[in-house]
Amino acid sequence: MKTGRIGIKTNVRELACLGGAPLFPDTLVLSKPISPNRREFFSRLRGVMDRHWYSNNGPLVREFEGRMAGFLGVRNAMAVCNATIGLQVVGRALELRGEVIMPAYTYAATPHSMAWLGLTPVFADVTKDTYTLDPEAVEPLITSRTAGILGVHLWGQTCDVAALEELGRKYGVPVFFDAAHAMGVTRQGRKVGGFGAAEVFSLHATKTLHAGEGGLITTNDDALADRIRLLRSMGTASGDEAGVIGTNAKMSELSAALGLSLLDQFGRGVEQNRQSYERYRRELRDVPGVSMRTIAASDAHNFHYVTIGIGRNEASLSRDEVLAVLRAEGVDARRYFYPGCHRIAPYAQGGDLPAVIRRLPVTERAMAEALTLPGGHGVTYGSVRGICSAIRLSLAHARDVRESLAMTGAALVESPCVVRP
Ligand code: T4K
Repeated sequence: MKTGRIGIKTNVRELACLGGAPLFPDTLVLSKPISPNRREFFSRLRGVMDRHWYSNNGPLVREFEGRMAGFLGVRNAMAVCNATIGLQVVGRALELRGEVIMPAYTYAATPHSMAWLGLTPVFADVTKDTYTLDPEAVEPLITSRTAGILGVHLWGQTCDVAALEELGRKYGVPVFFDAAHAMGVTRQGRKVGGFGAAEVFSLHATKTLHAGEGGLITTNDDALADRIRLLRSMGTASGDEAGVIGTNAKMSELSAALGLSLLDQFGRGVEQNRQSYERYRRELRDVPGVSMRTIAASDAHNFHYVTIGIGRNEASLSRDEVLAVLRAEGVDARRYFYPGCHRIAPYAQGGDLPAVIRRLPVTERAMAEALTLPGGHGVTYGSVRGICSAIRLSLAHARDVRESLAMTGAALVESPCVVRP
């Protein structure tokens, strides 16, 4: 891990929200995209230009899919343009109609992808240990309208796959997974990619393995894989007339060049993530009211997202106040995925929101406490120490901090501090 020249704050007056100089005058982004080895990447790009073949199941996409299937230990890996569209393609391939049970503690892409298909998201609570779909909360929501169960391996923490698959078998509904955060993660020794009917990874620029924009659908079901390949490519098998209503979810050769180059260095990226994750854990271990999940040593993880909890009843400042402190320091921390999908307009309107809120106590608590900090290779040893010193100091001097945030706090929380290039 690189060492940075970021200061540590030791006196409350040094906090930027109290007039001190910010730790990151140029802003520390949440997930700085990892760049490929230029020689390898440019050589692949030259190949694309020499072949004059940029899309439509080109050789780099095929190579990427073959290598990903091997890496994940699955029979079929299908590259797509992003995970949101990937989830839609899977929903279509499974011929879902009706309701899909899923967590509300997830990125809007999860429910949006299903709602875009005319399906109705039904939100179930998550477990407090893992923040993933709680099978006991799912079962009472299963009715004759239920078309599928969509688990999310949130922050790379795997769902209780066996219990969800058992529910799927018991009620005859397909179970599939949003694995956007779970590249390279294992559950009890088995890699994510082969669980449920299908799994969908995101290869967005902010992920450790990325293709700029991209996604990957995996399944061990060959017949389902054939349908997915057909649907992602306009419903045409051979360039002739479209046999079914498909879409264009294809990955380009340029994205595959990036994906292949970054796959070569994935292990190194994960090691950098792990180092910053562990550094955060050590720095925040004894801070009252702050919690951070311990990742089971028995499983592989990508350590990509660093999400902490600022205890509603245990910490001297609220999560939003800590966020405002960090934003003033130039840290683009996020309250992912506030306020919860059940509370965003498309899903809050028209239903019985108070009843939904009552059945999601763990999700509601997470929405008040979760704070995602910058992680991954873009975060130096020094920046982790600087961020943690600001968190520690602000919680230790809550009264001064609260007073200073009275005028500016809300504005700091409402707007991310990244200036787009
Ligand atoms: N399911 C789940 C559970 C997901 O979390 C996601 C996506 C999906 C499904 C759908 O996957 P995709 O269809 O996207 O493949 C970002 C990502 O765009 C999104 O992929 C990701 N989850 C989500 C958690 O994060 P935003 O709107 O928060 O990104 P943005 O633009 O605010 O950037 C985040 C931080 O990264 C900022 O500090 C700026 C920095 N950044 C970003 C980009 C794109 C850079 O420094 N460079 C960059 O190129 O959604």
